[in-house]
Amino acid sequence: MQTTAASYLTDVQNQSIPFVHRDLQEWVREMTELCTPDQVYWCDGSKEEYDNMCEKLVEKGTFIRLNPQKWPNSFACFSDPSDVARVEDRTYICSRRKEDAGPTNNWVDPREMKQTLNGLFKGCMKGRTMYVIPFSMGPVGSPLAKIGVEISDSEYVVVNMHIMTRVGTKVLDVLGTDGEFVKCLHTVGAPLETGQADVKWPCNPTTKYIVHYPEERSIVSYGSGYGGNALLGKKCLALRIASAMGREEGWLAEHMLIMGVQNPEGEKTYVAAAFPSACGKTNFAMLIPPDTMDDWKITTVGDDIAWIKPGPDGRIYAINPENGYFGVAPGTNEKTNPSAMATIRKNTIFTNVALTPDGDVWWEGLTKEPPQNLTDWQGKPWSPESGKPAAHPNSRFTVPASQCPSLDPDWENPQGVPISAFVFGGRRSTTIPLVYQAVNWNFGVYAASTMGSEMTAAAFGDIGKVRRDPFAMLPFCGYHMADYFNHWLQFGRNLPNPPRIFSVNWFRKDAQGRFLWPGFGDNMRVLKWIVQRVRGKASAIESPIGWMPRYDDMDWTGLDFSEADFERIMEIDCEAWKTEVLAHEELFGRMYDKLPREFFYMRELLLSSLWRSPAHWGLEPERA
Ligand code: TSX
Ligand code: MN
Repeated sequence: MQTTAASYLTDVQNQSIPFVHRDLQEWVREMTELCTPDQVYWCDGSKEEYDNMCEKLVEKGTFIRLNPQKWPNSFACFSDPSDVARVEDRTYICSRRKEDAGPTNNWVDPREMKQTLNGLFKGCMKGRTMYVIPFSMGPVGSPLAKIGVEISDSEYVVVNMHIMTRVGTKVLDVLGTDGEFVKCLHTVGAPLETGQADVKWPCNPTTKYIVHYPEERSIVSYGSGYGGNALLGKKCLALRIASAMGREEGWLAEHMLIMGVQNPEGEKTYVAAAFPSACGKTNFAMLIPPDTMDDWKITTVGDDIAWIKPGPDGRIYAINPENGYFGVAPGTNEKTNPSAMATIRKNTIFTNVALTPDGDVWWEGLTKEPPQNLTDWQGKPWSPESGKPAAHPNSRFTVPASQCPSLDPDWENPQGVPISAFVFGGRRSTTIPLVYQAVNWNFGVYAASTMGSEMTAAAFGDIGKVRRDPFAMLPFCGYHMADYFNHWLQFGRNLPNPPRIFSVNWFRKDAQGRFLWPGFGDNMRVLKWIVQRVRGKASAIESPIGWMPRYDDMDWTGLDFSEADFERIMEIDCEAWKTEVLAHEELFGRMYDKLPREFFYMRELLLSSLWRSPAHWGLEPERA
């Protein structure tokens, strides 16, 4: 391992650590003794460090340098076929009491889990280097940021953490001698015996554990080198651990994008939005308005996670704790997301995409026709006749957020940006209209708690069945989901003027199975109504489920979308809605004992109002 002037390579016997933080030093020493790596390396976060590590990954055969003319300073790599996604059935919330983890999380007694993991971690880094990666989630030194330190034996993790978080000496400076940090311990679980050659993607093909101790605020991950399993700042710290912190400390850690919506007068309204997977969240975060609405502008603060705290002025402020995008590649192209395509033009790591012989990348949906002579994500020659995708459906790009052309000027504001609206969406072919506004905070929390998506992949069970994913947080909440609903209700009670809450659905279909809504850039029309509602500049009609725009309340310039089309996409089918509301029982039944009492009343109220026909829906008093 090469030592540069700016790096702090030390050997296990003779650690020369560049600062004094007793807990951190002691923890690194203990982990060195437990994991027995050949070397310990403290990451400084420099560009040289990133470049050296990428070069090392090229030498090992893990990284393939892409054609520098087409993709400057970019790399591709293929993971082990057993290591391609988050492992939800191996993900644990090890709170002291089982009822604090709740029925939707896996739980094991922390004492038992520690014994198991201790056994697995003994000697787990033999033959490897242990990297100590100090990182900040959020702008370094921001009052909303949190510090983590990840110990990992994976160079892939080091370079991805460089992009996805703020890494290095500047973080240790903020940590000082007694600052708080989240311990994140990670190994690929593949020790090397003396003389044993390494593989391109080390991992443990049979044993994987992603473990969270919410009371201790620590994370342990074994056996996987991929994505959220291994880059512990993202889902593990910024959502599971942070959600538990937020509950204790009175803030929110959410699976939300943050965007700025700027009107022609130059006023900006910030919106945070949650969608389950496969709804095009990153596309929405980087939305480009249609040509006829080019006096409106969307800016991107974040595409995946929002940390939200009440400010001194009674408003709430959000930061994006991340520093990059770890986006799904398939489906990304110049039409669906031109900003993402511009973002990934350089300094990008591609994982599990397909390659061309001349060092280009490809994935399903990038172009209509695949190029000739592709190598698929398993490194094998590929042809369209194989019937298999060339890129893995969960293939990714890792890229610095700073390269995004729609980046908001305040994206690194340490105070955050003020949030005026929450948007919750799902993929629903029936029942849920294009957009509606909850009548108040509590009804918005109810709508978000009952949101769901129809399953599109057979791998996830019955196609077409609604899978409930409250707040898009089901896999990411570090405590009992019903306690989480209560936390949201309490958060609203404490705000003098809480943000407005909206529900959207871009995916409603007609009887022939065709999408009723063009989606993508035209979602700007929905956003315009939303931010004008927030500013008191748009009217609405009161339906049984909430406030809805009428045809003339939305901007249709440049789009051929008739009033009849609008009626179809906005229709409230009261029979379908009764079935929908009754189906909420299926979700609530699992967490009945801790469910907010308000939810039962709201459900009853919704049911009883579904007998009112559209002729009796009301206009707002001040506009009637
Ligand atoms: O990302 C999507 N968004 C949000 C964009 C800002 N997708 C892709 C989802 C898969 C990850 C969408 N797909 C959206 C959408 O708004 N809407 C749809 C459905 C749709 C798909 C194709 C068309 C229209 C709608 N094509 C034509 O009408 C030609
Ligand atoms: Mn996500």
